[in-house]
Amino acid sequence: MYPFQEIEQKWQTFWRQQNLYRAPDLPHKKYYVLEMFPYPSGGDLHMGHLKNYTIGDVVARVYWMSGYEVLHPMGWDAFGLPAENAAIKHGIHPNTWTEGNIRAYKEHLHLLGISYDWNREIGTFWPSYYLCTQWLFLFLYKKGLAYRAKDYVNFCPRCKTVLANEQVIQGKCERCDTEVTKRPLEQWFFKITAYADRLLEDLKLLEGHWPESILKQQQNWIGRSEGTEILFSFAEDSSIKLPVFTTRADTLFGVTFLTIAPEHTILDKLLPFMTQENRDNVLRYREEALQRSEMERMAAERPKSGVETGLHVVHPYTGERLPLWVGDYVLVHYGTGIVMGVPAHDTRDFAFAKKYTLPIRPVVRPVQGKLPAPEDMDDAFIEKGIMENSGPFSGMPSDEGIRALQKDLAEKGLGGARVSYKLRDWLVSRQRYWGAPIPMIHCHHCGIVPVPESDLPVLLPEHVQSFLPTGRSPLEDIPEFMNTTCPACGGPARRDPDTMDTFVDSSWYYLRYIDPQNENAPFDPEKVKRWMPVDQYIGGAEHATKHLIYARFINKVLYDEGLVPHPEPFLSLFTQGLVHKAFLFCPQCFRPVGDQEVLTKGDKQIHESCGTDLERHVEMMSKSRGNVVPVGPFVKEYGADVARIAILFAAPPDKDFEWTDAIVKGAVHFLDRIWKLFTEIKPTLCTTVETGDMSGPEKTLYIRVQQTIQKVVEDLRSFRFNTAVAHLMTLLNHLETATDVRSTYLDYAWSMYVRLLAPIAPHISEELWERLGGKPSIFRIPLPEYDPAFLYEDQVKIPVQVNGKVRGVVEVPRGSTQDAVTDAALKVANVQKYVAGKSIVKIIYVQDKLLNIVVRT
Ligand code: ANZ
Ligand code: ZN
Repeated sequence: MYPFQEIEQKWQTFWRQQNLYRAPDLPHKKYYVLEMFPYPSGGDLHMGHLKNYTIGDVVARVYWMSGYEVLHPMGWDAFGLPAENAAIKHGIHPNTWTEGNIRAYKEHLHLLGISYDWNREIGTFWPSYYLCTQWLFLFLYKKGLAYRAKDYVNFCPRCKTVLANEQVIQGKCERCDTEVTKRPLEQWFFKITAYADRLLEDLKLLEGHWPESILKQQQNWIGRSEGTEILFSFAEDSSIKLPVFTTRADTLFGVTFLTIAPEHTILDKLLPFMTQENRDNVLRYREEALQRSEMERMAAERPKSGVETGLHVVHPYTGERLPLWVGDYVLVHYGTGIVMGVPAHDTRDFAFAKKYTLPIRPVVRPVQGKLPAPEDMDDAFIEKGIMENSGPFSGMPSDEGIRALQKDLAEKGLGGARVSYKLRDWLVSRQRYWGAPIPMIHCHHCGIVPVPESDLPVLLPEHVQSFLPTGRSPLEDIPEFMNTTCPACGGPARRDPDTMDTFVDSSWYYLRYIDPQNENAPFDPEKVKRWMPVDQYIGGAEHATKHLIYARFINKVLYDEGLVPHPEPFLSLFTQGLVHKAFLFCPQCFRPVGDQEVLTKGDKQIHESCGTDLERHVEMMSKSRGNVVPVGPFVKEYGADVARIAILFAAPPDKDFEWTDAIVKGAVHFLDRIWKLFTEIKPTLCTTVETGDMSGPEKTLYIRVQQTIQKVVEDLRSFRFNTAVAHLMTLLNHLETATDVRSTYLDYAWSMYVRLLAPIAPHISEELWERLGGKPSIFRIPLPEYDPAFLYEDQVKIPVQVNGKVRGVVEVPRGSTQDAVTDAALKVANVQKYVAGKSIVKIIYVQDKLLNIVVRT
């Protein structure tokens, strides 16, 4: 049995003492590998988490063993609601709770022997860190990229806080699942929309290096749409203009009404023109709409609702008066928040027109066909085609008509071509305690004044009366915090009581790792230029749109200032699959059931308390399902290397897999076999063997080793860790049966084997390396290179003739095809010489014996 306890401990201590994974400040040949930093929440660190760290660790070790200086850091994304909720629940300060969790996490990560440079640890809740987050806020403010605005914002009635769009999942609060509503509030925003085009454009730089699905999600999130803006004037007061955004300007002559979003500010200007009754209806409708989530408002299956304003707009070409409606299917933030209703050509408008008996006016016909008659239509004709009844534009194909209209509208000052994005500005203020205070001061005289950089950090006060969310920040109740003096006029002023969204903390953390102890600035740009961009980022696909867009945005802002060297922060992204585990579920009680509640009857498992047959479910490991395999106890029982091999061998790392006992047994068995064979043979270090006159089993072994080197190294460099393990298992089988082999060949084979195994199972490999007689650490020894002359089992030498004269010899695997041999032959310089400039008329091939190329000038 492999004595993992002492060995793992021995090497973990050694690595720590040697500071083995310390990254230099100014590297020459750098590789930056980063796993998304964890939230130190109370739960156990389990195999699902470990998968992420193991993948990163393999990559880091592979690059250490390829001659790179590797930066592989770890830290804590620790501000935010979970700490605060735990504080409320357990009556413990978020800081205490967080510190405790970090200690537990760190202890486990140490037990796992992951190759982190702990000198670079960071915590987003450390004053030294959030000082820099505040600096970043001020920086954006100075660039005009942070602004304050009153807006309808997403509000969770349960958490009593404002949420970013990204925290609203299908209309519900991502934390507590409550329906999100809208509220008007003064808030801080980051102007990410100013970067919409570049965030989209630069996705090209990531193609092939990021998962396609993530690129697609970002593209949709940014949601670029090319269309036309068209101004309609308000009939009762032509100084008021109502702009619409449409992708189908070719349908302009088919407009029969306009619809405006209920919370649109233009609507406030129109209210005085309405009758009392209409005004009351509109205001009531607005109230109702604000209670609904955007998702619900947009849902295709939902009947479109609206109210009449009794007001009209004027068609820019025909001068016709068109009724103005208010409808909640129009989103206030998209386009202009006003849409032109074209029932004949838009499904949604068609349903709306049918419901409220509005006219339907077809103006686009199919290329081969007639304009439909409105009374015959049972749905809109949404295809593009040829414009009809469209004044001077009649007869034009849709796309041509759109271009002509855009030009004409622009000339008349009535609109023109316009690009619209779905992306919104990033709302960053939160009315909660556990976050970085917003470094702004409100002064009666001077308005909003930034805190001078020299006064940073604005410290988060330790004690607040209550963490309970109320819709206003708990900091507002602390006079010692709130009351301050204005940096501009010296008069009494008040601090901004809000804290920053935690996604601000994580939008720049990859830069702080590069210079974590810098007391004068967030980082030294010189060091950042040497280390950035991150070469390999590893994390969960659930971060496709939030964190990964924010980080790209912040990196671009810093790039424009010359503070980072590359427009993208993460060159390559790998998203790991989930670890699932089976658990028993009671369909009667509708909850997962723990082992101690289960009664076994024959082959059936029954819920003891209710007598129901239990179902076997396989789902992602999570505390709530009770199906986690915690790292701590597992590593004590089996060791870190077993955990790693189990994770790596079970499936390709980007795929989900089910954690089972069989996987663990397989991993244990594999390491035991290695240990047993190695300690029997007691090989010693040997890096080359004489290959000249090899034959028989020695040659076979040598070739197997070359093949394994080639495959394993390639697999290790391309995230095929499961097949890398499989190849090592195959070679082990061979080693177990290789008997008629001189010891130098075994020494050689083991010397290669241990180096290939090292990134996968670092502890046992370091031990075997020492036992071979190598000088630790093995992670300063390069991965082996294969000998290309011995990649194939059985090679034959084939003479190559050109027009019957021997001009060279190729060595190829026995049984090679004519094409393969010809390819190899044409690479031989002397053969090339006789073929060059001539045309090949014929090739004669006698398998494994001879190749004759017949050429003619
Ligand atoms: C008139 C029209 C006629 C439209 C027609 C479509 C077909 P994408 O591709 O997503 O950009 N629209 C514009 N702003 C909107 C808003 N704030 N809320 C809801 N819908 C809005 O879609 C643009 C189209 O979505 C626009 O083109 C507009 O409807 C609608 F035969 O205008 B269209
Ligand atoms: Zn002032």
